[in-house]
Amino acid sequence: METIRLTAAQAMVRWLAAQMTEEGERFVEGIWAIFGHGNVAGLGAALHEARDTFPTWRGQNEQTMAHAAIAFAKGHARRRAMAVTSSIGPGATNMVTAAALAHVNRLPLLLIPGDVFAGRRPDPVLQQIEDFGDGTVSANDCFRPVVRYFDRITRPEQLLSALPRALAVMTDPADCGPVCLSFCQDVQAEGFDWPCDFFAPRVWRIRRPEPDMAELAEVAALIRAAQAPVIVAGGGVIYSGAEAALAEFAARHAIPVIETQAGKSALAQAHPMNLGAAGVDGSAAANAAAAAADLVLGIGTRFQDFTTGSWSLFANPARRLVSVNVQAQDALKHGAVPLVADARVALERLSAQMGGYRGTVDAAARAAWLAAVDAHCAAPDPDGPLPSDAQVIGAVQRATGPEAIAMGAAGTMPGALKLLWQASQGGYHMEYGFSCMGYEIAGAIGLKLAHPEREVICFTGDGSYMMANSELATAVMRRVPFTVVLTDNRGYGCINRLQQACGGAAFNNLYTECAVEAQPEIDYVAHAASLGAHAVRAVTIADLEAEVTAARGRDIPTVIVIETRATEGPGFGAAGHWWDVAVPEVSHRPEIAAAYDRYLAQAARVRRAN
Ligand SMILES: Cc1ncc(C[n+]2csc(CCOP(=O)(O)OP(=O)(O)O)c2C)c(N)n1
Ligand SMILES: [Mg+2]
Repeated sequence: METIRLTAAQAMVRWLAAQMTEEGERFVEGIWAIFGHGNVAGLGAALHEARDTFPTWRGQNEQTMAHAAIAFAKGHARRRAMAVTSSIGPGATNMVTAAALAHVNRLPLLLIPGDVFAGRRPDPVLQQIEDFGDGTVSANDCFRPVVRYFDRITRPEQLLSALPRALAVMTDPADCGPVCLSFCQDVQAEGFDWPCDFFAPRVWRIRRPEPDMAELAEVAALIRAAQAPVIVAGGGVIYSGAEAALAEFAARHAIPVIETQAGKSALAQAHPMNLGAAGVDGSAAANAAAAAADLVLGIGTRFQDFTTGSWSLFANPARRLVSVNVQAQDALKHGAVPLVADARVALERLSAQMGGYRGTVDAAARAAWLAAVDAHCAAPDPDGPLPSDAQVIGAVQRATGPEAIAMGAAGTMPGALKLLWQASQGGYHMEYGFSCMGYEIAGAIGLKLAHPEREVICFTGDGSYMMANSELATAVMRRVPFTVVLTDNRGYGCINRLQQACGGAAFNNLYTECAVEAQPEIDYVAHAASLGAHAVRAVTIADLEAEVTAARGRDIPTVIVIETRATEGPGFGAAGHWWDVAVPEVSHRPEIAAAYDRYLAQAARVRRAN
């Protein structure tokens, strides 16, 4: 057998560079890296040698580099991914949150933290945590619960099986998620005689599992028997590339579609079957259809509590639940009748068994809903109070076209955008599985790298901006342009409102209710400009529209700061849908006691699905 002598790190890089998509691109596009003693000498040297075939980029923080990598994978509908490497210790544990984010959202991510010496000679090496009860534990064991595959590379030849297993997980439609190859520092640098054919290029095809015939027949019969079915479209529709199949299925069979955060923009808002967002932050049209539905057909959805209104939605006593999902654990949740299959294949096979079946769509409710959105998001009187977040969304919508992608993760904006953003197909990217503050700006980089042809609009609150903004400097250096709309309401607006809705006192969310000696006067424009971004303040909604338009064509990010009202959420259309946020049973505050009574009454009305 022909062999080649390489270090384990060299072998890893060479192998990764040879793993291809069906379209002939590298599945792992490249690697984000911050070096330290745990990866600089071993993996760092290998990456330097391979810099022309497997690119390395430096970011500012391991967590946010991983956010960029995750957004790249989400932007590519899981058909491509990126890797991230860190040193040992704090660099590695900085990535744990990002691993959890990718895990919840079922997105591929390859994490390669350095690890302590397998040979243990220098123990305790700098940044080694030392477990007195277990010699096999290192800080990197933190990754175990938040990745789909964890491996510690303690001998070079382990890579012969660990690397293919890593790619198998990242390209598996059902088990897709983050992988951690914890790479012991000494092993990275160790030589081994590798079989040359290990490095032969390999194409990773993403499978489309066919449905079981019995499951298919059962589900088709349930739909044919339904009077008022509704489809809940989740992220799985997008990951399957089932957008056109869904549009065709919904139109042919007249079944309304309601959207989850991950599924929004699978169907353009303009599609006549699209009733908008479902659930806690859902549209009146979608929630009315959901409440009346006698059959709920989930497609590629986890039925997260925002989607189901913590099961206060879908209240028709005759309601049946069907779940089409490539992952059996998801398909079986909540007592659903499962159809385990790829979403696109399932829709095609189902349609073939449904003949001329047609459900019912309330076109008038849809039209009324869209008219209400336009009115709600219209430009306000410039001399009136500070704009609302809804008016900000309206301004961005008017200033952009179908090529724009609205993106974000946490705060007021995800709910507001889910409700109000009228997405083109593919025009929406929300990290709402983990809803991680600090995803936004780094995520915008990854999304723009995945879609250089589209305009990326990153919505962030002042709170999320403060949590993680430093990758703006990376975007400036790499000339990755996008537009950040920073809504400054002087604190954590959405949590402040939630706190009071639960009977709590306004406390520790807006700066005005925090224990501070002086109210902050944070100059976000100066801050973003100092990182190299083009930064401006918009005072009015008209200013905002003009600045969004002016940003187009710049080769660096633009940050537009606009002050908004903290007291107002998206504020309409949610039709009173509930969210189960546990309220204290014991309190001296009458407001909490009243909220607790409301909580019990609402909880008693919820019809659990299981
Ligand atoms: C990492 C992280 N920490 C805490 C939270 C809980 N949380 C959700 S939104 C939010 C406040 C967001 O404030 P901001 O970005 O200013 O948005 P606003 O609601 O004020 O518009 C907090 C603390 C979270 N989602 N993520
Ligand atoms: Mg805020």
